[in-house]
Amino acid sequence: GSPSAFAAVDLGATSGRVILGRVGPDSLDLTEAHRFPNTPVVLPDGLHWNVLALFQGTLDGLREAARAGGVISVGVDSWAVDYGLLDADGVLLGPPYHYRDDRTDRAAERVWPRVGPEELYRTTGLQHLPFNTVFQLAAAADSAQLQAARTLLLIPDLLIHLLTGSVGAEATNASTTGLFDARTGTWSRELLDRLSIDPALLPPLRRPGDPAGTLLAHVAAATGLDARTPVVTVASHDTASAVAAVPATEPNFAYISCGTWSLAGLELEAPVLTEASRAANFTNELGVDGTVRYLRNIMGMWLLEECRRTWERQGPSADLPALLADAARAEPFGAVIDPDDPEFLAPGDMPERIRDHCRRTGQPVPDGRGAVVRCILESLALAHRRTLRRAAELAGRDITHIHLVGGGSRNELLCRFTADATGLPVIAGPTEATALGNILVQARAAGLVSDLGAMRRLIASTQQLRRYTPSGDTSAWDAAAARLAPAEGNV
Ligand code: LFR
Repeated sequence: GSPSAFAAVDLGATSGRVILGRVGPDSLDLTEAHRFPNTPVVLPDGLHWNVLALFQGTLDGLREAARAGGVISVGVDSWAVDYGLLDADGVLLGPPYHYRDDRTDRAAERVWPRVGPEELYRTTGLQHLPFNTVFQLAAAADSAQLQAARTLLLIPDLLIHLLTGSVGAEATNASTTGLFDARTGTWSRELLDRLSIDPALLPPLRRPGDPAGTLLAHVAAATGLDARTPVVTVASHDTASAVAAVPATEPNFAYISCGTWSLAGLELEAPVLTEASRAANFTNELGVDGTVRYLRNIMGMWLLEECRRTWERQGPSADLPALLADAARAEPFGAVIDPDDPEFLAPGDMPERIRDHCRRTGQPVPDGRGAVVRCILESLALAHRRTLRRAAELAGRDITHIHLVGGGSRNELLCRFTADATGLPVIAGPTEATALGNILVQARAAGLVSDLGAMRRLIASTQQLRRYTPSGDTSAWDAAAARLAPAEGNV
């Protein structure tokens, strides 16, 4: 018969999209049904996601998907850690906070006296990021909103709730909260008790492949989809979906899921919960089929995206291909930065923060946009290199090649720099890894694909990939790496 269609709702930090995937025995075609901006909003109490606009964009996208026809099911993924709260009537208590809001600046100090960072890591295996859900809840502990809340829904689970009325917590995303036990794969009752978080706030867990309800009548009417259309639980943390879609056909691969964030690491069978791993701030987040995503967050294309937003505010629009061409012509290794410096986390004037960082570290200040972009891309390549080398060490694994997936895989300069800096071949693509992971978990639930290996082989044989062979001489990169805090073992 004709290939079956699955609708992936994929919400990213800068845009949301609904992508239709048609899956056959040897075919896999994607079409973008709808793309809509995701524009955070500042309210008096801080920075928020406009979740109602995201829901509306989702409905618009599903309507386009319905028009194309043959939709078997729907899956939803998004970024991690953020949540919406429902009151006792099941009504949404205001717009979710954005993880880049500064309310969490000092929130860890409220958690650590009760559960110290070492113990937190031994249980959750989660990297320390100031915005992990556990710290957001600590920041909100005295708020009237949290006191009125009866149910916490992570963003994809919230969207599913608005589509179906069902309530659940998808496990790969739950693993990013800081309230989830990496060893047992369940909510940590002990942590909840010690942090005085009502366990009833957290819904029962769902795993990728589980059913998540059917469309509410008014959603069916608004989209033209059949009201019996199932919503299927996918790996709802976008990074988990992207890693599921890494087109690996050989062992010993590393991956970099490169979008607003660069998530660089390895796929493991078991978490690494050692003190050395905590000190290096590696995370053990859950992947599909009980795999562990052993990785680190690197600030990623956010640096470039935020520069472009600043430049757009300042004048004529900063077209990406032109910026990248300028960067390619710019002087190599003028200045290198640590992209993970917390000063880069918040929205705001990014070029100025980068110049400031260079001034403070006694380096030449990048002169012009091309130089700033070159500095960002070289610095990201160096961060990719030290992260993957450290991951291999800590997990006791060899890496023979790197799969770079996501929007960043279209950035030839970044792919080439990453290959040259690491001395490893980079296989770039697919760009829409997250949507592909979302779609293939649905296809598997429908019985069309057998397992993770088969999903990856199907992607490898159907999607456009590009191979970057390293130059073979890493000496310039070694020298640049040594300039970055050599004392911290940054090479
Ligand atoms: C990537 C991502 C990362 C997570 C960050 C914040 O989109 O999901 O994995 O650390 O966003 O939620």
